[in-house]
Amino acid sequence: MKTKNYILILLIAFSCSMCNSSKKEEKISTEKTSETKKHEHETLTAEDSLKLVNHQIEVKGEVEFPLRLTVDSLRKMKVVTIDNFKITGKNGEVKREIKACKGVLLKDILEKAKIKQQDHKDRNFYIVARASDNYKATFSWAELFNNPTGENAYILFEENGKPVKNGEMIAICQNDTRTGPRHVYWLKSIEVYKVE
Ligand SMILES: Nc1nc2c(c(=O)[nH]1)N[C@H]1C(S)=C(S)[C@@H](COP(=O)(O)O)O[C@H]1N2
Ligand SMILES: [Mo]
Repeated sequence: MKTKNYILILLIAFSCSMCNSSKKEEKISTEKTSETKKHEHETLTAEDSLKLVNHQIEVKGEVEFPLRLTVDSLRKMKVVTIDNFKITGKNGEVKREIKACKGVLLKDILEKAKIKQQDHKDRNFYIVARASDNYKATFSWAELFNNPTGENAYILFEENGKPVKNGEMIAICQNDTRTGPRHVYWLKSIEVYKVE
């Protein structure tokens, strides 16, 4: 009789644990679908999209000289023209191609703000380009200051002779395999953080 009870309890416990694991799987699969949904771009009204536009970007964090930059202040820096810039999505598809855009190297902006470095071994910083919808892209000190990416990461303000769309300034990284992810429109700030 005792062993029978024991087996019964074991069976109940087993079926309960099966229940739980299938629930867990269910949860993961719903999370996945909501993630895919979130990735799709909702269509914003003209009014809502205007709210996301910034007239200046803030350069802040671990810098000696925090800056507020406008398109005008970028124009006074060393302006570079980038031809045939392709924005590619997560599957490599070309979302948009810009014939000619104008911008400034992100590196030049950071050199102006001057990252607070103690000595030559103090190189563990990361730089976040953040938009007003809180979309963001991250760069590392090494890729900007000790790698060809430094000559390929820009803050754009003009495309085909006109102001850029979706905000006034856009961060891009021309040598990324897929350029979509680090193409940050509605740019709001460039933030420098130190790895502690
Ligand atoms: N501010 C902001 N920038 C963003 C995004 C975003 O949601 N917000 N989406 C990114 C993604 S996932 C891609 S592929 C490219 C191109 O997106 P688009 O199709 O919205 O032009 O922009 C990137 N920049
Ligand atoms: Mo994307």
